[in-house]
Amino acid sequence: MKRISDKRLLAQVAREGSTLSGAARRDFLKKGIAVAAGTVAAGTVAAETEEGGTLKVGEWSRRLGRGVVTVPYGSPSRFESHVVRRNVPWLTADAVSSVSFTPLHELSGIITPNGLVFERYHAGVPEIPPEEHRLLIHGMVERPLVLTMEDIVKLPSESVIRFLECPANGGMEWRGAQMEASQFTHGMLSCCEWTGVPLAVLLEEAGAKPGAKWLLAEGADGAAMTRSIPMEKALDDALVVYAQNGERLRPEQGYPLRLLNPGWEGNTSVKWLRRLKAGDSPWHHREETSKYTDLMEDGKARRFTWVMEANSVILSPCPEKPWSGARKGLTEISGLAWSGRGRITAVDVSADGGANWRRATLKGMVLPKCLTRFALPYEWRGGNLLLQSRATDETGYVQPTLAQLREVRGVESIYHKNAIQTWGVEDSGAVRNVQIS
Ligand SMILES: Nc1nc2c(c(=O)[nH]1)N[C@H]1C(S)=C(S)[C@@H](COP(=O)(O)O)O[C@H]1N2
Ligand SMILES: [Mo]
Repeated sequence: MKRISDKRLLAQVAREGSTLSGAARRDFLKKGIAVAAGTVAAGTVAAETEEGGTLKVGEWSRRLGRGVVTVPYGSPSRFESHVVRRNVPWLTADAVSSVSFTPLHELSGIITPNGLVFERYHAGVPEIPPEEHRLLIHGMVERPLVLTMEDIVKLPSESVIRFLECPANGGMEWRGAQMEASQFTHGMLSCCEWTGVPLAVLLEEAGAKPGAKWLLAEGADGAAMTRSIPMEKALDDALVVYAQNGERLRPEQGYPLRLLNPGWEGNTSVKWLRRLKAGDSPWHHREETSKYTDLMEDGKARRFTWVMEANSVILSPCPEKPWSGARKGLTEISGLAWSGRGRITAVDVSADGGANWRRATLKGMVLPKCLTRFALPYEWRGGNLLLQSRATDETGYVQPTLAQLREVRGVESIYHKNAIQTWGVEDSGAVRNVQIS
């Protein structure tokens, strides 16, 4: 194989982005292939390959495997049992009013598998027979409606891939780096393909009156969670959804019906949706005055801060996915970026705490209000790094540094911490959650 110099390779990578030539890809693999050819695990049979290498033939290749429908609804390989939602026990008093986190660092692409979508409940998961579920649309409407699931499913549907993020994501990090895991610093975040009916269609059926400026959305859980939604959002891109990544909603995500407000605070996407009431002003329910407001330094609070601003995080490497020594040489940095205002247009990566930046490649689909995968080939020579990613969205908004965010918002808030994350990569490849000013 023709060797090409690292300098040429990096230049080529910069030119071609993720579409590496065969020679460049082989350089990524050089070390791996050399090791694999020399190692054959005990108890396995070595088979000669045409190229003269050896291939491990396990005992699984010498008997029959299990047949169809042994598992009527499939689940991941048992070797992937570490890929699970996790919670932070000290964060909440009990499990029914709590949150679990998506293991973002274990995922590829942009879709969150249904079983790994983070959960946020105020009163646990209700078990609702779909045939008994009803959606009431009333208040300032010409024709109040009581809809069954059948009624809703027969309407023309739409499918969109959108992220959903709790505004408390990263909320433990305002005063200092605290959680040694990307799952806990960024995992109140998911991205699914959602299918349902535009709320605008339902409001047209009901005939919203001209003075109707707000909607009260209410869930059928024990908390009867309610949120006030402005009519502009309802008529813009809000959906009443019943399916998630191809199947009906998971109970955790609001089965059989939930509201989805793309790009907005997760709490506005009311699950187990049973009621929509049109009115001329927002409802002053308990949560709106005490929770989901951003406390500022001067004691005032921001409220109705609905949009989730541009954010990003590097997930390879991260504290749970350190780099091993074998990674030295050319490797790939990758992560996720998202913005509640629209498409991600650029992600820059720094290895020196923000002094120098290089533009990453956006991979696969780049959709509005959707997780976007970015990656950058990187020559890792060891030493200490301060790895950062910085997202820009189509409105021109650039993800702020922590110092910039603290300057405007102080440190009293729990919500909307979308500052640039810094991972300290040590010479050993270990990754620490660090904050730099
Ligand atoms: N009815 C109801 N809807 C709800 C909640 C709830 O407790 N009850 N939690 C909200 C919050 S705070 C968030 S962040 C999202 C989380 O959605 P998920 O559990 O599908 O990830 O649901 C929202 N919708
Ligand atoms: Mo939330």
